[in-house]
Parts: sequence; C-alpha cells; structure tokens
Amino acid sequence: MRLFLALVPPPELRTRLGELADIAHARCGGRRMPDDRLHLTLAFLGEVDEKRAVELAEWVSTLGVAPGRWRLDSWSCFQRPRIVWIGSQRPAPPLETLQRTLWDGLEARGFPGRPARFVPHVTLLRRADSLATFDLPDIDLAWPYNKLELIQSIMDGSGAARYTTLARSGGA
Ligand code: 2AM
Repeated sequence: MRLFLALVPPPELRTRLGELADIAHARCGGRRMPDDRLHLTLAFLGEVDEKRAVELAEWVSTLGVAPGRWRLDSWSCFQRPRIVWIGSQRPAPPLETLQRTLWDGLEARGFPGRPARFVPHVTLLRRADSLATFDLPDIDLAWPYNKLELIQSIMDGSGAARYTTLARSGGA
C-alpha cells in the first residue's frame, strides 16, 4: 500500500486552491491536481505492507496535533518533476515542528524515509509546460489545521491516483 501523511485543506480553502489551480493551469499547462487530492504532504512513506499499515493507522488515531495556521503567500516550482506549487515565503516553524515530531515517531516505529529537507508545499500542477510562476496573481491565504490524515494512494490504470483516508489524528 502506498501511504503518506498529510494535512487536508478545509472545504472553503480547498475551493480557493482549486481556483488557483485553474489559473495556474491556464498559464502553465500540465496536469491540474483535482480538488479532492489537494493536500500538504508531511511524510511520504511509499510502500507499506498491510499489517504495518494497520499498526500505523492505530498510532495515527492516537496522535494530537497542536492547532496552527499555515500562511500560503508564494508561488513556486520544482524544476524536476515540473511541479507548480504554492507555499510560504518564510519558514513555518509550527509546521516544521509537526513534521519533525511526526518523523521522530515514524522512525521510532521503524519507518525510513525522512527527507533531508522539508519544503512545505501544495502541488497544483504536475508536468507543467511552463514554470513561469512570476506571472501568477498575488496570494495570501491562511490554512487552519488541527489534525492530519493517513492517506492511501491507489493508482488507476491511466496512471492517475485516487486517495483514501485510512486514519485521522485526534484534534481539537
Ligand atoms: P508532491 O506534493 O510534491 O507531489 C502522494 O503521492 C504525495 O506524496 C504527493 O503529495 C507527493 O508530493 C509525495 N510524494 C510522492 N512520491 C514521493 C517521493 N518519492 N518522495 C517524497 N514525496 C513523494
């Protein structure tokens, strides 16, 4: 099972992110992420066997996430694999703490894969034709969060993914 841990945007923000994805898509092309797959990855785990996935889901449901607000005020891109995303101009210490403590817990449970660097971002486009993000409108959005989700990504025949939430942390 291909798993990752993520924050999922509240509905109003999801709608706004979808509108921004449309604007970016009109300018930059590529594959627009569907609204129901917009998220912020905290930890990508890759393939996990079913038994470990059940243990992980139990652990995730016991976690508490300190409520926070992530400020989204910047467009950017990853040259490879041609992703257009939005994130923050400045570091987001509460989010970094959440990601770090999450990986501490994952490593204590034997999960490898902590990245060398955490760049919090929401992918809006994949395989973009243009990475000219300077042309996109100014943004300043707040993402309130108080829980995270364990999500399974299931590939369909066409190479697109479907996401299913397996567990949610406790939250306020
Ligand atoms: P992305 O947001 O930069 O596309 C589910 O696939 C999520 O896990 C995606 O959000 C993706 O990040 C991330 N992801 C997929 N493959 C990954 C990999 N090999 N290493 C790190 N993160 C990955």
